[in-house]
Amino acid sequence: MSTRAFLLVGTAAVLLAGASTAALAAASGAFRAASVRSVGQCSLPALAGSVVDVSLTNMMNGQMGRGWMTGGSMRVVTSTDHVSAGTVSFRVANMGTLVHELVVLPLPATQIAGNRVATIDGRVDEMGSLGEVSNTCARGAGTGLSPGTVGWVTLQLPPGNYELFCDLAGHYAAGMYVELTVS
Ligand SMILES: [Cu+2]
Repeated sequence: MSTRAFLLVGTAAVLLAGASTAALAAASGAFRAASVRSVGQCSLPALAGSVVDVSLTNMMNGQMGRGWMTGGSMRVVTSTDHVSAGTVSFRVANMGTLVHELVVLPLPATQIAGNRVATIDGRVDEMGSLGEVSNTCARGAGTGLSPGTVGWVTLQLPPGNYELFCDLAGHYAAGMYVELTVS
């Protein structure tokens, strides 16, 4: 993400105060129904290969600030922890109240998810990234996935372990990572 995208995070946090809880709930419901292809304001295309549904979450309102500082307040939750090698599509819903994203990185056999070290700017090294979802209502990389929206990407994944994480400042350390096994 660009520096400019980081600035948008604060803006989104302010905007969410006026966001409709009902709209987010509706988005959640639509996301769980496989036959429905619209989530909130987004219309999803048919996605190729094995589809992994991903939810990005963070704690709400009063708890959010303190949770961010103490860690463990943000999550990446996937519909499965294992998928067949080949064409894999990630359908990523931001169910939280902050802007998020999802980066896909190989995870060496000697490592476990969550052990990457953030640098001074609160982000981890994305070197070797195979792709990301950070484009509101659209495919691939952008300036961040807005709350209550969905983005997607289709990748070719060889067998191996992968780590899916959000690389906005502080989000990895706050718990936004998960492991996916491809075989
Ligand atoms: Cu995030």
